[in-house]
Amino acid sequence: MGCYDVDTADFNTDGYTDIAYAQYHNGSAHSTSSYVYYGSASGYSRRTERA
Ligand SMILES: [Ca+2]
Repeated sequence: MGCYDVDTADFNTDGYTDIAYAQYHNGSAHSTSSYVYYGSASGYSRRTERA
């Protein structure tokens, strides 16, 4: 348990790379909150995404 998955992509297509942390998933749905850091000219800001 406790898979820790990190993915990077420009999720919101604003031209800055974003980083997604998926704390755990069982192959079909996330069972805990994931975090997405949205990149910008001034750095990254964290948002919590609930599955
Ligand atoms: Ca982005």
